[in-house]
Amino acid sequence: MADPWESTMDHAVAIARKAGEVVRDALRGDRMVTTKSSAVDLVTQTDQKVEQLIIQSVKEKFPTHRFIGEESVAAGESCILSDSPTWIIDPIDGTTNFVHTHLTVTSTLDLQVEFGVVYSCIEDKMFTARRGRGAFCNGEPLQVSQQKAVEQAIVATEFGSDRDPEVVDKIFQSLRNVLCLPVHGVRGAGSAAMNMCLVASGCVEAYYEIGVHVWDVAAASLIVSEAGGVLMDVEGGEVDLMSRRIIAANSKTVAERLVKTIVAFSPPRDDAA
Ligand code: LIP
Repeated sequence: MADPWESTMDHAVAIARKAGEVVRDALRGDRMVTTKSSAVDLVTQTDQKVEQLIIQSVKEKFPTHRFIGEESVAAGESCILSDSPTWIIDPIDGTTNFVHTHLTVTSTLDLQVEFGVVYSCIEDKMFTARRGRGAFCNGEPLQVSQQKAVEQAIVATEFGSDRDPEVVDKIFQSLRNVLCLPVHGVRGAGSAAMNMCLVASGCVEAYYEIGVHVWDVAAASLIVSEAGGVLMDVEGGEVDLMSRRIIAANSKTVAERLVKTIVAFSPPRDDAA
């Protein structure tokens, strides 16, 4: 049977590569930085330029498709999923890394539930997944780690950009609890999508964060589940991508241990009116 999404996904991979070129070029010059929700929630002209490049290119080919893009939402567009094919875009995931010329920066494109693309442009790693057809990095199949003992796991997480002391205290309580399980180590790539691709690649056993956005995790969620991993809310049960809370793990066993360990809280939802 003809595959209706194959050419769409090929297009997504091609634009992700183009986005990567723009990001790599920008790393050689000045990055004009401004802030969004807090003094440490950074955005650059490159984030905006790459998002426009992706949206224009998709619109030309698929005029009826809709978009949820990080920078368009920051500029006031809605963040609501409908029944129409919707692209969820993070032009630069790891903007703080980008501003500081740190190694990990990705562009993420997700056509809701059909495919996900995460391009780590500095390492030239193209992570892709199609629903029901597996996850890949540069064409090689991905498989999560088989280590189910959390005491022998590496767990990835991030501190996010909320500097409210009460929120920071909860993040540190969770971090303390995770370290004291104990785990072998805690890591953070500075990009939610890349942390999740590390889970999918079997390099770390789990990633959790409260405070992420749908565009940070949508594409990588499919990559994790197609690599055999599990997605869970930080209080257990199904993950809700608009809730800004996520555990991505190699197994239900590891995810459930994290549920018991993380101090849960609920930031305002992405789709809140
Ligand atoms: C960032 C994430 C990072 C997370 C931040 C933020 P951005 O995305 O990738 O891991 O801790 O809360 O969402 O702003 O670079 O696209």
